[in-house]
Amino acid sequence: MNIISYPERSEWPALLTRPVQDSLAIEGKVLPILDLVKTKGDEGLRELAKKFDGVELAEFAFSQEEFDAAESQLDEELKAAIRQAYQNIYTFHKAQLQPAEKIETMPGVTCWRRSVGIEKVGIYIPGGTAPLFSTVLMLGIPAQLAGCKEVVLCTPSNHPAILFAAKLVGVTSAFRIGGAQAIAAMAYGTESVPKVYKIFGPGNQYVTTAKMLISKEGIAIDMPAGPSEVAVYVDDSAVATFVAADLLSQAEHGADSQVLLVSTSEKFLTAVNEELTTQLEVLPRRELAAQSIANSKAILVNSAYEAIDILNDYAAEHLILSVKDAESVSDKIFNAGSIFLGNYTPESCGDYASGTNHTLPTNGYARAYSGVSVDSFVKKITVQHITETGIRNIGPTVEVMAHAESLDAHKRAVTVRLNSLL
Ligand code: HSO
Ligand code: ZN
Repeated sequence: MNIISYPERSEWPALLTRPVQDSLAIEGKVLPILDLVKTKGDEGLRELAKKFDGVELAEFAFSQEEFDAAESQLDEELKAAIRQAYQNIYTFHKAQLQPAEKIETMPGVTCWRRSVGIEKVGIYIPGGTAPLFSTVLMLGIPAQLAGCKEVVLCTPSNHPAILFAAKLVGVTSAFRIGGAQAIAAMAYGTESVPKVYKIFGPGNQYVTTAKMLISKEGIAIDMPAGPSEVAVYVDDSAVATFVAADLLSQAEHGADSQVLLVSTSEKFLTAVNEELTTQLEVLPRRELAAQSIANSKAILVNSAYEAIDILNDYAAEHLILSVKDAESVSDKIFNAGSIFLGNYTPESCGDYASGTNHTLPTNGYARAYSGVSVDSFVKKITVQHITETGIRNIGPTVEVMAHAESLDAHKRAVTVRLNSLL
């Protein structure tokens, strides 16, 4: 890993920039796919399956038999682990449900906010080399808690754990469709695939571009996604073996994964570099991880203040604080997706099973976005009720304001009521 020693503040922006992706070229490829599915529905999906995957697909939906077979194919150890993760994620997310509180703003004027699950949501789980069944839990559990009536899943993967997790979270239908066409199918609806109102889930650049494009057509999406990333801040209380392992757990996601290591200790950065070399050798995905590590940076800073400033500027998706008093350091962080404190809190635990959500803002979006939670699956509908006493109390205020905005019909809606009470 490249160690950058004591960069000037003026050099930080360049150091912290994420690589830009050529989205226009990809848009050109994705638009015709969206169009084909929009205009031809299932037939369009069949044409695309033949063109891209060379398969003749008669049926897109996973059948009940396939769900049952998936369950019997998995070994008990993995099923027990998935159930444990389910419990923890469920428990943490359940606490996010807030009962509607009625607030009387003036005597007789009561307002409240109801949380209502988005009726129909879609979850996309990519195929590829890592079957992300953990993401089925991370998206399906909050959907379940929010009370979404229809939860549609699309995935090109045939890993049995995806169907097992889908059943646990109560997915209502699941389809063997991948790529941009899966996003199109859920956005527009086809003869087989129900149309949804919001689409969640990770994916490659085609999937991400498809999500961005359909979001312009009024379908909501979870958040703009970029390559996954971790920043790690260490002092001499950290353990180089642990830190290197954390960096590699991020790096193995893909060659474009982002890893940033920050410290005031040069000795420690060198120790981590040595550990990286040793640990890389034994990793099955070492080629991907090595590429990502080669593009990553270790930054040596002058002080803890500088470290915190740089971390806030970077706004990492995941931030590991392996430092003394990690919790008080974390209070100074205002830009991050999810924070991991101390030597025994690897990001992996949050990725799978501790309880927090792993769908988090990347690419600096943590400056303004939160990770997925139950809130991502609900809308808040405000309700108000004004009594006769209430309209007497609030009416004159509204009359004055409406008149001053030259909206006299607004004023009259109050006046006619006040007059009726004279
Ligand atoms: N670190 C990924 C999530 C994940 N890791 C799934 C393993 N499986 C993005 O937060
Ligand atoms: Zn991960």
